[in-house]
Amino acid sequence: MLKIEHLGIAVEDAGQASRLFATLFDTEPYKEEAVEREGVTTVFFKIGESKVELLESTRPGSAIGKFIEKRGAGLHHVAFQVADIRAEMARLSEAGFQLLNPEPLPGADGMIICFLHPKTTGGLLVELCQPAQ
Ligand code: CMX
Repeated sequence: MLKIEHLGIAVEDAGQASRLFATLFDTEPYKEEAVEREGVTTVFFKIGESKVELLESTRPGSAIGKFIEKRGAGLHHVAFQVADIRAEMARLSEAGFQLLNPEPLPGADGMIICFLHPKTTGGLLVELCQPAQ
């Protein structure tokens, strides 16, 4: 694992949250992107070397929609950049962590990604990511 690549924050309204976080960080977001497969729209901020991703649900029953319904807005996942996502997925699966997707999937902001089930990671939704080639 190389570094924390971004923090994912579930929000009810991306426009409203964007303005709040823009004031908090004193910087404007650099990207907005929809991820149709996940039923989310995302907004990205860069703070130094770190990134924050805001996630708003765009359809009922999406992972973010269910999360907000159950727990309310707030920290949703922590994404770690890895050097070789397939090797890390194999290592972590072998070590007993549950992969939520058996193959890397295209994620937002030019990454390929894999999530680990929070039930197997002490309650934290972990994302592995690697820049897509
Ligand atoms: N962090 C910690 N725990 C979480 C969680 C999260 N983000 N989301 C769900 N959980 C917990 C729930 O609280 C619940 O716990 P209890 O059984 O103790 O109540 C348990 O996991 C099961 O939750 P659920 O509401 O029944 O939801 P599902 O099982 O349907 O799905 C999960 C949970 C994590 C498997 C699903 O959200 C998932 O596949 N996530 C990965 C994909 C994703 O999050 N996509 C959105 C981001 C996309 C992007 O970044 O582009």
